[in-house]
Amino acid sequence: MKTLNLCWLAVLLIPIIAFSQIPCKNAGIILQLKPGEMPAPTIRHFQAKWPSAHFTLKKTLSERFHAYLLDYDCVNNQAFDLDLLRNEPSVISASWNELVEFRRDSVPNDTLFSSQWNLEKIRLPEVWSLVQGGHTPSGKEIVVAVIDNGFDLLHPDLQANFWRNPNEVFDGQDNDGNDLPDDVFGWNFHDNSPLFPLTSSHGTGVCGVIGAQGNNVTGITGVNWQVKILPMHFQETAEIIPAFEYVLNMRERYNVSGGTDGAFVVVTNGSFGLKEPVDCSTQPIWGMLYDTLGAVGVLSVAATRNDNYNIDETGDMPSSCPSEYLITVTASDSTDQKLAGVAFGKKTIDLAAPGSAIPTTDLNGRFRFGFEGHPLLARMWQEPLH
Ligand SMILES: [Ca+2]
Ligand SMILES: [Ca+2]
Ligand SMILES: [Ca+2]
Repeated sequence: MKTLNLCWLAVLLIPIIAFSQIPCKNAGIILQLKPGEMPAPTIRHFQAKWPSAHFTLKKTLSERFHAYLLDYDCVNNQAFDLDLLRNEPSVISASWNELVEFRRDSVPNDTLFSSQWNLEKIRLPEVWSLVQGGHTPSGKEIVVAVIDNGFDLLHPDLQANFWRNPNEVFDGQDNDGNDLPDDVFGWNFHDNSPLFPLTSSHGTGVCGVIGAQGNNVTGITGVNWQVKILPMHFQETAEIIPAFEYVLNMRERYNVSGGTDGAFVVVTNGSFGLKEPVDCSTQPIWGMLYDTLGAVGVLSVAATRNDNYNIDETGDMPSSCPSEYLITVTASDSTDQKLAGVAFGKKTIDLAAPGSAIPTTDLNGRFRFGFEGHPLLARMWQEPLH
């Protein structure tokens, strides 16, 4: 378990999992080059060395981290060995870019607070008697970055709690100079767009647990009655890199501007993982980013897998990652027992949180009763985490 001194911190724990392994691996290859190495000559070198693979640069994921997404002819190169790229002197790491699959169990249902057993279970009413979220004692607006898929920005019980970029407006221009025009609410990293498609209800459900507006005579309440949620829409592992860099940049801007720019992001929530039980080293940039974020003051919370595995032995991405800034979560029921179908691990898993029949928000302004099988918890800590 990690020991971190963090006050007035909204921490969200919303595991889930499920990435799809792509037999063709046709979502490309995530490549991290050594500083000073340029992608164009490197790829030309690859093209000359492995002409049948037809390597091309699909997009730059992060110049800061020298991370690039490569396309290639996967149909005719199903057995391409990534170690060939890893052994190149210009390369730090190479990993597959995999499509993400979010688990969901959507049963639309109007709910009342009395149905939110999970919040009573973690004794949130006692916390709310002291604080309901929103701001730190010194007045900083707390922001939670949610990397997920399918955000209903107009949901009546969420709308007031979505973050707004203080220096960006919808005018087609990049007003705040971060190379992303109109990132007013956050960013859609899958389509490289400021618009958020409702391709899933998953992100909307996650946001409801974290921060559905409380005490507004509507629907449910989140763990935080008030909080600012920064949505980041994604689908593939490669998109995690620019998404986390976005959080990093926003927090750095906040830190250096004294709060007039960027966002006071204190935590990221990631309710996803890889389908296969693999070690953190298989996605090295993703794994490294937890420490990078932690260094500027951002914790991350991640779900462990929905299988009754001992992660200490099997591994899991990302819940086996060793970062001190990553809190890993499994799921418990209303009697505080671990759910049968979720993972555990004395070394790797930090805690369990309610993860069965969780009421939350749904698409089109609705509510549902039934996020199943994954820990769902958002909690405010006012004392050191142990
Ligand atoms: Ca911008
Ligand atoms: Ca703009
Ligand atoms: Ca509400």
